[in-house]
Amino acid sequence: MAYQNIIVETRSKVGLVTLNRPQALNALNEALIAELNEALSGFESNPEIGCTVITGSEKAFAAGADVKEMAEKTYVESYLGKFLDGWTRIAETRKPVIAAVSGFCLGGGLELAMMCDIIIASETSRFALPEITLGIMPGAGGTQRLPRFIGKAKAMDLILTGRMMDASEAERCGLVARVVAPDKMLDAALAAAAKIASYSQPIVMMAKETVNRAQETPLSEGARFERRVFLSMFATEDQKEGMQAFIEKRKPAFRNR
Ligand code: DAK
Repeated sequence: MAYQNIIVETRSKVGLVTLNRPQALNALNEALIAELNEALSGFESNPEIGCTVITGSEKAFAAGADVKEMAEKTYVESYLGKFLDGWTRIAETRKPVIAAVSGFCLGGGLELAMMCDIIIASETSRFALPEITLGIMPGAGGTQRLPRFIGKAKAMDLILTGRMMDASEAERCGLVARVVAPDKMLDAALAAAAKIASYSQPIVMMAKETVNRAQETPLSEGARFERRVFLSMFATEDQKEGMQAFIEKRKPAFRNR
């Protein structure tokens, strides 16, 4: 596929997608989302790739869904036409995805980042769900994911006022995993992705699946799920290799088996 709205690269075992609609601060239109889904599916089915990084520009990760594309939609047209249908694909990826955020990360842009597994942010990043200012509310998981990330009080504050939060507030409240100097941000995200990709792929994927369970199940169910997945790891060659390498004081050579 020839991409018009994103740039797709690989860096060794890491897939890198750069959102690339600078004229619209990377506003997420249908074409961009379709291309992003295509790129993620490609990385997902490529056994060489262990982790993906999604980034934007210095000025904007993404300033939201494309308001100009949405403005004239009617309810029935939207409903019948599967309006904004492709948005959940990213949350379904099984390999880890890191959002490397600089500048504006707003509305659907923040919802996209929250569908990723780790958000690494530049000191310049600004986060908001400003949909309320447009006469709508978040519609790609924002009302559900934000309170789970940062608690109800702050999520209500952000969703009902539409205000922006800076990087240090976002780190304090647990929305982002790390805040990094602007010129180091992408390198930090790529280094984290390379580290993840150096481990056993099935084990990494099981760990991701298990952590995600914590968002959706009571503690007792989650712990039971964890126990089952943990025990299943002893059926992998990579568990044997990882532990044997530790005992022999050498680097493990994981074979994704
Ligand atoms: N959509 C379309 N164009 C956008 C845009 C957006 N979200 N954000 C910026 N742009 C365009 C601007 O219109 C402008 O284009 P021209 O006028 O030059 O043609 C260009 O990008 C540069 O923007 P500004 O001139 O405004 O730049 P400033 O630095 O002055 O301001 C800003 C930056 C980020 C503060 C401002 O652009 C802004 O407020 N942007 C809108 C932010 C926003 O409201 N975002 C939320 C959009 S609603 C769903 C999935 C997703 C969604 C809902 C449902 N389902 C799956 C059901 C998501 C909804 C949203 O995200």
